[in-house]
Amino acid sequence: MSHTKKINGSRRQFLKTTSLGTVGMAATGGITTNLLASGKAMAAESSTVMSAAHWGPIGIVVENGKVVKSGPAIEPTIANELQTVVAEQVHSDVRVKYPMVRKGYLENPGKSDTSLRGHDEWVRVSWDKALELVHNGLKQVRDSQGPSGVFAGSYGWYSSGSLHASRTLLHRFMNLTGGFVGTKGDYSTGAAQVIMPHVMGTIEVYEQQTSWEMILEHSEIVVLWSANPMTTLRNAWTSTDQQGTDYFKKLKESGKRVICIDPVRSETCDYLGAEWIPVNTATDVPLMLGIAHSLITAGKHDQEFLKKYTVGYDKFEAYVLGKAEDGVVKDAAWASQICGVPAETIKQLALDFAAKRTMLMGGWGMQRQRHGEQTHWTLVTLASMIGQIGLPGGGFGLSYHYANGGVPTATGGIVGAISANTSGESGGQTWLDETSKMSFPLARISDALLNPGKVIQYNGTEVTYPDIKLIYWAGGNPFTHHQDTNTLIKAWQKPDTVIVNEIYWTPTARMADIVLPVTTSFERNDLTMSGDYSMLNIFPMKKAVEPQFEAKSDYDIFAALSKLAGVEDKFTEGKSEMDWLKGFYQSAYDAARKNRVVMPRFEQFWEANQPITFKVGDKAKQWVRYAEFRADPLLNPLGTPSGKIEIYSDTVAKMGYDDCKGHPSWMVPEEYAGNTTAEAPLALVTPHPYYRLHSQLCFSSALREKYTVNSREPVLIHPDDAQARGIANGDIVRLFNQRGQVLAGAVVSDGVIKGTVALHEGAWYDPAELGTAEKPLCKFGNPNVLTMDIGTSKLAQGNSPNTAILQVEKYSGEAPAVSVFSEPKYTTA
Ligand SMILES: Nc1nc2c(c(=O)[nH]1)N[C@H]1C(S)=C(S)[C@@H](COP(=O)(O)OP(=O)(O)OC[C@H]3O[C@@H](n4cnc5c(=O)[nH]c(N)nc54)[C@H](O)[C@@H]3O)O[C@H]1N2
Ligand SMILES: Nc1nc2c(c(=O)[nH]1)N[C@H]1C(S)=C(S)[C@@H](COP(=O)(O)OP(=O)(O)OC[C@H]3O[C@@H](n4cnc5c(=O)[nH]c(N)nc54)[C@H](O)[C@@H]3O)O[C@H]1N2
Ligand SMILES: [Mo]
Repeated sequence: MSHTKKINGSRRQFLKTTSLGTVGMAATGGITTNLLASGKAMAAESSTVMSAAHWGPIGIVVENGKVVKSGPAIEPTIANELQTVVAEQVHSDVRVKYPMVRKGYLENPGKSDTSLRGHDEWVRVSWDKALELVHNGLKQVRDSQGPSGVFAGSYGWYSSGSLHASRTLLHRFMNLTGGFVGTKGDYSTGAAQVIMPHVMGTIEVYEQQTSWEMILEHSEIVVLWSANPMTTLRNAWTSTDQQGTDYFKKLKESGKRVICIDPVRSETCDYLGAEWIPVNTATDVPLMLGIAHSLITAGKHDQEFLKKYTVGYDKFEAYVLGKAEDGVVKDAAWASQICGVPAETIKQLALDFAAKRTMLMGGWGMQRQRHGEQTHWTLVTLASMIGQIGLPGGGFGLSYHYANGGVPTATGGIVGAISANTSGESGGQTWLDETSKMSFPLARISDALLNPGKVIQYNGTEVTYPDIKLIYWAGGNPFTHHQDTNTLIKAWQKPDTVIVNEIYWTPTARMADIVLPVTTSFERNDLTMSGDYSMLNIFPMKKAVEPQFEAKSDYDIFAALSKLAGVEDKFTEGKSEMDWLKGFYQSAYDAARKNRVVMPRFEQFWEANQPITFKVGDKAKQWVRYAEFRADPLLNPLGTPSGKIEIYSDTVAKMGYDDCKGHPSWMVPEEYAGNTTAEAPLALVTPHPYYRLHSQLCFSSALREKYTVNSREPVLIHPDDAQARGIANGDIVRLFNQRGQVLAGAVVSDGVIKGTVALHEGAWYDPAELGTAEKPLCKFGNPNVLTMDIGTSKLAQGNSPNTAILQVEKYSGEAPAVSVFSEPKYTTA
């Protein structure tokens, strides 16, 4: 129940400890692969099957058609409890078991009272009926309005796998049947991925980083700036290769100086025994400006680097020194007042960074807020002033905390993946798939639903919102992930039809008209790479059990809908599940061959029930990001207009935005620790959770037992703030502001900066009295009931959840029971 999760040592590899026994590693050409294990039944009705999830490779023990146990299929250095709950994932009572339709919708399809969403009755229908309703709903909108009425952006995660990628399958179906409205950007790096191309010529956030081997050899100081890798590296977009946490363990063992700059003393900070510099949420820009000022006044900024590799530093320097329009000197004392870090510490950080080989590892929480574009832009500027970009172990890196950035890239092949377009297979990149020509910045969804036809600014262009009549979501959970839930509820009532494919009765499934039950990844065959940058393994994802109840895979659902639309052949290309997988595997096989790496044939791989692990060459281990640029900036220019690092961007300046100017700057956010009110005296920060992937696995009671307080999502509150409110550890508290209210369980801790509370994202929305209360109380603790639905700026229009203030009080009275983790009642048609 405590926020300080004990990060345990390793655990034994599950496949080895269960039925498969220890098997030898057979070397095959350039790879080592474990070919000897058969995966056949150990006893008559018991077998161990290999699969994988975002949280890594998993061995699953199946007895009599039921999952009884699961654990790591490859021994991780640090135990990952997310791997142990497959039985609950498959057999949970909160699964959507049958196709379900909201009563009012069934009575009046497409013309129902949409304000009943979320609190109407549910009616179980046949698959035929449900598919017919979906088909007709879509047809109606397309006939009357065309593709602009169909929103299938469907942002969000789903399960690992190259074939059963729900969102890509949805887009494939939509592309075949008349098009749809999609989305631009994502919630992860909404601001950074739009500003970075202007500054560095590339998005940075989803790119390989300087090799960890170089960090271990050359870095003297590692700064985790708004990064909590021991939590966030438990997951990856494909599947984690589990090497990132291993490297952080090596970093710990190296005894190097590690600094965590964060409002929260994170799991990583505790694990590494790092120096914690508590900072107010959303004040990193002043902190960085204070460091920049200290560098300049100490004469420690690398003028040669700035001259040779950057443009526009002079304008930034004038701004820092108070010689620009605002006339404010951004010295350490000024910065300290805002960010809460002592001026002496700020000055010392400047001296230390300049004197030692320093790697600034930037996480993303600090750009998920108003003016989030500025944080990484200022970070890059600071790294430029330090002058170590392109040197081994120095500079900055924006993906060490995510999907195992910095784990050197292996030599082998990459498996293919299903594509949103029927013209072919994609190169395994389901995340960045081009989806739709008609799209808007995704975090503006409520605004778009509420204001069709409205024109907004986006990265130097104008975007006109479509008139959305139908929403189809397959993968993703907007009623946990999107900001300002109460506004979303209103916006969500605008369309005539909402369809959701889901495994579980998530808050979003509950807000739909039609819910189609989906299999877990353990009820279908698939395969995946591991390590989004390392490409280290290929994991087989073998079906462990048959589909539960009436669940179908998204693939089968969209194939059936394609059939109703007369395009089934195009959707399936006449291939079976295994045909697709063979094809994806063959892509890797062919690519590996070009790399002189021999892989087993597909049948052999599949039968082996084991991962394939590629080898890593010395060149990859020694790779340094921007080394070539540093060696010769004329021969190897960046992709920016100047070919250099743009501390001042003419392109951005010419957009003329008041909230994102030509060089990085501090703009006071509407809500933060320095801007609190009597009604809302505390700031809120919403980090990612240790025991979940967002809202995924929130239903697992085995995991919830480890972190909930009084059955609620835990909220971290500083002892002084708790005491002032008569709040004790373990109390149920109410968090509230003008946007809404939630219950949570108090964890009184000095591991959060005074004046700020931390409530993790992904907690399921569990409203009491939805439909009657104006601002229903969330009984479990979803922070987005309290967050602000506002774009980062006109440039990126990203999400800003870490910009919020609120009040907390001890909850008096009987707290209503949490009810979102059980199946809703239904009748049968
Ligand atoms: N306050 C606050 N809010 C945030 C953030 C924050 O830091 N603070 N972070 C943001 C970020 S970075 C992100 S990425 C988002 C995450 O938001 P989401 O990506 O929406 O979160 P998930 O909980 O991963 O949702 C995935 C859903 O897909 C379902 N699913 C899994 N497998 C399948 C499948 O095979 N088929 C179908 N149809 N469904 C499947 C799961 O059951 C789950 O409900 O949240 C954002 N929201
Ligand atoms: N276990 C687990 N792993 C995950 C996820 C998950 O939900 N659970 N989600 C995955 C996804 S989709 C993503 S995008 C990444 C998210 O990766 P990040 O965006 O980096 O994760 P966050 O937890 O939002 O933020 C990292 C740290 O920044 C701190 N922080 C927040 N605001 C500020 C600020 O203003 N200043 C400073 N200095 N620090 C701040 C938070 O307290 C937290 O400790 O993680 C991925 N990995
Ligand atoms: Mo994310």
